[in-house]
Amino acid sequence: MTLVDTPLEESIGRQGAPTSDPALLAWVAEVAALTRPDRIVWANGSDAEWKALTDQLVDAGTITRLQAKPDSFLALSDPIDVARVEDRTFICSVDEADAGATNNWMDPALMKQIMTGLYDGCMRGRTMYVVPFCMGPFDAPVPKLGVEITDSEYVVISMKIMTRLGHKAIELIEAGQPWVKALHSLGAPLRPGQADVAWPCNETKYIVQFPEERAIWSFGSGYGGNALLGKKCYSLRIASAMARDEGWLAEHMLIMKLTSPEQQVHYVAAAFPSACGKTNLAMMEPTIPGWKVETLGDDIAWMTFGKDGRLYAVNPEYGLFGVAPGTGWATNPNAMRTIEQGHSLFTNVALTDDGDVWWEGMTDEPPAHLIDWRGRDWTPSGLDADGNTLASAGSPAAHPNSRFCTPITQCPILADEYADSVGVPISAILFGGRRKTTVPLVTQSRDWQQGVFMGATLSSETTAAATGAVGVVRRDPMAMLPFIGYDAGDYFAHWIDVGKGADADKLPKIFYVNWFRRDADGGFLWPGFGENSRVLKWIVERLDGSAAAVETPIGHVPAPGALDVDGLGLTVEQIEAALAVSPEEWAAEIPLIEEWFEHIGDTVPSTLRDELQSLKLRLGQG
Ligand code: SAT
Ligand code: MN
Repeated sequence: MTLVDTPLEESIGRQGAPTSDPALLAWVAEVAALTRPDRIVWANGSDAEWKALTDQLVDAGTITRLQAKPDSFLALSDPIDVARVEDRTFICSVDEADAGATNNWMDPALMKQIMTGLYDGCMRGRTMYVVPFCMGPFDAPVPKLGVEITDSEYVVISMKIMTRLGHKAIELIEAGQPWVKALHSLGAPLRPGQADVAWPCNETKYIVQFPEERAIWSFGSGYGGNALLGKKCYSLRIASAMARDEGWLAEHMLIMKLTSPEQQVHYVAAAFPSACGKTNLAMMEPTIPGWKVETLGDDIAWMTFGKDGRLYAVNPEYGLFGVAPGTGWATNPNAMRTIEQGHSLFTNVALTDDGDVWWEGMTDEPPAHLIDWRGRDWTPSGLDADGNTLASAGSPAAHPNSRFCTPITQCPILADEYADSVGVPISAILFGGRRKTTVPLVTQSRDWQQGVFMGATLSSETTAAATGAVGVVRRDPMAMLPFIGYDAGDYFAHWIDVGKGADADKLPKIFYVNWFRRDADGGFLWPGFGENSRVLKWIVERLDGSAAAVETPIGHVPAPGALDVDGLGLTVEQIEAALAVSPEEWAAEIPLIEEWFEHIGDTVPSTLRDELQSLKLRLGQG
């Protein structure tokens, strides 16, 4: 093969490209010619590669080896690179209308021109890694392959945890399977002799999807969904466009297996915005006797109709990229057990004096001294030993969007079906968000259509998972607002179509949940976490028709006494308040929903406008 110039050719000669696939080689050569790395390395996901890369990153100061956990590391990012950058994320469809009102858009040719300028020489002084991977099982009928080119070692080791990374992906590409080109650069070239920084990145950031080409271009960030391109960019933005074209669903959902005391098995998928407890729910320990939860996924579900007419879900990921703060032995012991086993990468959490990690919510009391996520001394009082105020005083020790990245196979309650390429048949879909008011603990939709309306109008208070203000209520349809790879109204229409083509009895039943409702004093009305098993029990009993419900204007909520609150210690009034459907609160919600549909525009399907109209009628608004 020929590559651009001598140093690169020498390096290729030494490394050797492990393929002769012309399209793959041509793309690698083209990117190398543009970005000018010092060398090219083909990643294979081996243990030896992991060891070499982690050693290299420790030497570079990007990660610290944890003394207290086997084969585990802590990375501290640049404070300008801590979360997904939604305002820098673009859907560059050929037609502007196809990106819709909820996405940033730029003409693909113009975007490529701008980014080609940014990519020009952007890998100088660095190594370019070619990372072949598969989202979901290799033995899927059509394996979802990708190749990420990146100049970040941190991205390579994270992709090893989060995806099925390895030569098998190249073999499938060579066999003619389609694959996604995912190009990533930190945008931090090094001049000869220039010392590197611990977390290279660029102030200018672009996270760009070209849906028609099924291609991803990312520049300037090394963090999470901005840089691990198999995750949100591929498995949601690009995959949602594939799913629309091919009649399936790519969703921001956990997948769990629920077994009742009678050994009835149900699989549930649930969509919540980032940092609203998907990982906690996926790994929950039920508080009610005899119920068992097993995990299949905590973030993304791909759902396709099976031969039997049911909707089957697969988790495309191979690891967990969970929000650290709030994860502890009390709230999510199974996540703690997963990371205890090591082989994990932590980012922007705090470091303890004995070489372990800590974050807010891991334990009740913080350790007496920590190094915070900015590398500074941190104490609970904010004072040092001499009583002087520390620079870190008053700030959390871990960044609110700090993460643990860990192999899902280490999860002690991973369901065996996880590896099944057919997936699991979904009985119920939950939509949920963080709302202090208005939205009851649980509501069942009358039918698929009303369920799609619930999803399409889902709202939540914003979290630290994206840059920007936290705690502001925004519509987050199906928890997919930052991830829908095309027009949101068309996406709703696709959901409606999926239901239309199916046998209604076989479709999952749809529920809307809100664990976060508050009382007048600001306290949570519902204890959440393992107690959410009580809501899951009601949902399962609704599926078999045994639980009672009352009809309200927004759907069916548990009838008095239908929710198992045995031993919970809540008063009847508290439970009523958690389940209440307040006509005043919903009257205030209607204009917000109207505004939302207005904002999306003409593509909102008439079915959903009809749903809104009937809701208004039921609320007594004509
Ligand atoms: O940073 S990620 O997009 O991968 C995680 C999330 O926000 O859900
Ligand atoms: Mn997510």
